[in-house]
Amino acid sequence: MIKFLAFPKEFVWGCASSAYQVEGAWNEDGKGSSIWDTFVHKPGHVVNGETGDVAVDHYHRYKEDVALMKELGLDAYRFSIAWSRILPAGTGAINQAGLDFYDRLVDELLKNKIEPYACLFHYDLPQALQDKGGWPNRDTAYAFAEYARVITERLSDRLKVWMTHNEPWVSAMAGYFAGEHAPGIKDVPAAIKALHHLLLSHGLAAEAIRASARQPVMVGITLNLSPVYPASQSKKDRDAASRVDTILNRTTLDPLLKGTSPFQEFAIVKLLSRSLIKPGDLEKIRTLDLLGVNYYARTVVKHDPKFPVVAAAQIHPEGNEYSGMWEIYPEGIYELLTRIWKEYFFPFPAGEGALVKVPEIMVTENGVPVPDGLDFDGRVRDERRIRYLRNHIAQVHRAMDEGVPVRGYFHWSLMDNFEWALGYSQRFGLVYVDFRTQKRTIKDSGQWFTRVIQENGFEY
Ligand code: IFM
Repeated sequence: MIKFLAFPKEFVWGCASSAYQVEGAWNEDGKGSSIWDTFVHKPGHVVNGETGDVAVDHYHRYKEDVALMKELGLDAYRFSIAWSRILPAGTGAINQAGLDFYDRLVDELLKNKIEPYACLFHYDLPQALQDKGGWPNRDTAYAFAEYARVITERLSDRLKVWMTHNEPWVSAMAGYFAGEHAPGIKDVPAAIKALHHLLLSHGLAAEAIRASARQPVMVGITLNLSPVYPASQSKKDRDAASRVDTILNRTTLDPLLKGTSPFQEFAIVKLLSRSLIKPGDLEKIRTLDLLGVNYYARTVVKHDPKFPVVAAAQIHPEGNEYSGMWEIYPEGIYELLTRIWKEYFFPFPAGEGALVKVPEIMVTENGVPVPDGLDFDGRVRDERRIRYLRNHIAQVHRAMDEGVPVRGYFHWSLMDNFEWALGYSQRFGLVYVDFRTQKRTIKDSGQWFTRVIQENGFEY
């Protein structure tokens, strides 16, 4: 039976992006180098040797891009700030021209009645700080708080929503464990230290933002989360799924929402975490007004002793739909949101260990890469993305129907852009970008999203 899925009046519809993926202008107006600038300029790191040097030139075309957001009817735009534009050496001297850019962007958004959601860190650590050890070095967390203060002093008269980090787990694991992201390091203890310091830096920055903000603000964080399923109902597979869930989801959710660290559950990490997690760290980390959930796919695993610590391997179930990067599994977003609500939020308000304040929940990224192209008439008929969005947003609605108070949904991404180690091979945008000419074209999915925003829902 078809019915209209209506969303609450105040529901926020937006799109997200990140500095390195869209801005370009990698060495303009006093910007310092980031670890991504270094990484992409070394051969072998990115498909076809592509870089974000120019990306989609948003640094120069931000007005045109805000006009597109307006045409799409967005309520909000989540962007990230490049730390090395503001503090080229990571700490110390401030680059006014860098601050000016975000100042102009925020003004342009507000002029067009689009609420800016700023994220302070989306993978692009200043190279100068990596040279001093990067995220595995505890000092980086304090440097981050200083950067947060500088940017808050400049923008908080207009900017109300502040996300400290985008996907700290990915920053730590892809950057310091798998080495697939900058800085390209493969070192387990370094990755674990990096993750703890990223989380600590969230707490320190939250304190700095609240202390220097010129109006009441919301401070949040955005996490990459994925519900983990066992390949079979055997005890071994179920245990494997539980271990992977701990590593993938609980290493960020538990410290942020419960003030505990699941690191202790792994013998090998236990020792390290004792010296790593200093008294008071967990209390500092557990502070949140807004939890951003990024969902793309579920994770299915089976027991596999070949892999140390986790003793599990990912499998890709037959018979489901896949994109160029992941399995497509819409129910996963429902299961994730309801799980977070029941396990982390719901038991707390009354019980012991209650959160001081229950944070709000938003979907801060969801989307699918599609090999889109312009048709003969200049249109991009991306039905596959529309299907993906319909099915996923319907599952968000289902979670809300069951009581999970989701406040908004941000599509990843506004425009096609630089997909990290995959270069420009994966198109995630509602807006098609011709990477040669930089011409933008709203895709059919963008038109569909606009109708959803206008009607605040859709028939399903
Ligand atoms: O492009 C990325 C983004 O930078 C972080 N979240 C996942 C997206 C798609 O891979």
